[in-house]
Amino acid sequence: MRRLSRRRFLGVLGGAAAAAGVGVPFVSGIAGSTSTGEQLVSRVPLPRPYTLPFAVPPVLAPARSDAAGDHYEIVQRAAKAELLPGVPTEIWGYNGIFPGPTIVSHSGRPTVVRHRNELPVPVVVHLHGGRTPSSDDGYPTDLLMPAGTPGGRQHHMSGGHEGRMSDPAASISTGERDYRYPLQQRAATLWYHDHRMDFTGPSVWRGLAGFHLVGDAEENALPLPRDERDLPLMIADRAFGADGSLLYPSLDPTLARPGVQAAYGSGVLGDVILVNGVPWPLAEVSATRHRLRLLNASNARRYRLALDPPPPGGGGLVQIGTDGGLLEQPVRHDAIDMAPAQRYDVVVDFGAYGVGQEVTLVNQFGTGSTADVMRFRVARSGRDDTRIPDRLSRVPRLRPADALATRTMRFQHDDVHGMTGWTINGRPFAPGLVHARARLDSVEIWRLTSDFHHPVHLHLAPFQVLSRGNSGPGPYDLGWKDTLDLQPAEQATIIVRFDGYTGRYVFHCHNLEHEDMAMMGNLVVF
Ligand SMILES: [Cu+2]
Repeated sequence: MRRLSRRRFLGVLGGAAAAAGVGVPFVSGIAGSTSTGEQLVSRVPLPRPYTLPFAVPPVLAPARSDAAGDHYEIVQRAAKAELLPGVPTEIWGYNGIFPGPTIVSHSGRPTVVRHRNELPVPVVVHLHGGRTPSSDDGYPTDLLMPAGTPGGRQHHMSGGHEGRMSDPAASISTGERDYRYPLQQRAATLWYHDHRMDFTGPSVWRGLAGFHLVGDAEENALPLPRDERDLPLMIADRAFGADGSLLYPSLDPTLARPGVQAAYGSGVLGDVILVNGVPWPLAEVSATRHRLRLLNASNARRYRLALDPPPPGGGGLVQIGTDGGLLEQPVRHDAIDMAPAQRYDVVVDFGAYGVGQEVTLVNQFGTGSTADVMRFRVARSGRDDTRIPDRLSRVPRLRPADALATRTMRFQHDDVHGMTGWTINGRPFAPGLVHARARLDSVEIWRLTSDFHHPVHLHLAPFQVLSRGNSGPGPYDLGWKDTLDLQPAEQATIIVRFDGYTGRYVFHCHNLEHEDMAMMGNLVVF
């Protein structure tokens, strides 16, 4: 385990700095204090913003449905995609597309997804926001080896990794495997993405991400916008090389060995904002209410999203939901801050604008090309029988008095054994190293502290935010969360009930470069 940590930390800082044990976190001057990371610069002519048509990822049809649930099949493979007009870009995609196909499930109806791996590297699939048994949660060493891998486990577990990944508890499959999701959970906007230990950043960057929407009877009974007026928006930054390839500063472009170039050890940012895989798209909408399911699928970038111009009276982003589904009541925002992996469901009433008017979704944390996100053109009038009820759902509060344990988790850049890297409580991730053991059904309070921006994500169990610093929850902390936007030098307190399943899970920073560089811990529910 020592060697594991050491090697990974070398990946954070690279060569001389690491050898000298000197580590300076890089916080981008370009992005100011709004994101922790360093921005890549594209080397290919980029399209003018708001010239390419908006698109929604296709909804995947089940291969079959029976009493046991709905069965889906996905092949993970490399493909050429036209992300930039006329320029092919090699991506890694679920069914060869980015974003991957959207899976639509109903609460409580089991969903089984058979993944086949035709990529040259092992993969792991995690359903982010899923209440999933440990065996199917996508533990970072539960690898699905490429189809046709000779010798399966031995080949890849030892090859090129010097035994660093050896995890006796890992469950290794070759070629294909089923992920079983009971989905005993309320309606919410989930997403699925790669989660391989050390390689989540480059794998997601190459395209391994898709939506998984869960609906339920409660939400269906509400008069909210639906169907073609319910739009998932996967927002992700990328950068492109001169040949149209996706730029990513891996130390080893074949992704056999982990790590990014030293300058990017604090996070990789791109200068192109993609929405559902399209750079700065233009959507034509009717002058009616639309539900926008906002997902920040970026590796490290934070956004402050706002409508320009705002509607008369302001408050144009009406938040109805978040990571873990509906809020109790709608909340009007002029802007919404989003850390990586977070979801915010909002309703925008384009009826507040005139036909012919254009409304731009801007990123107030961005500068230059990253200040633009997408544009809506109100193209026609429309009949609108939707509304936003004052009461959306019930969110029973977890009570601090019920907490069985209180833990502190420090997310920070750290020195360990003369090396520097990203750690939780000074300890880098290792499969056998347990940060927390929680009794099934118990309530716990976690105090989270940070040095830089760290979006903290817990698997299995959603949480509620009790406080930030000396104040109550922030304006974006309402409802059931699974990812907290922890700010530099901040302490936040969350409360969580570990129910559903026993087994080993992870919690981690969702800045994917921090995660890959060991800012992850084991959470064992027993
Ligand atoms: Cu982090």
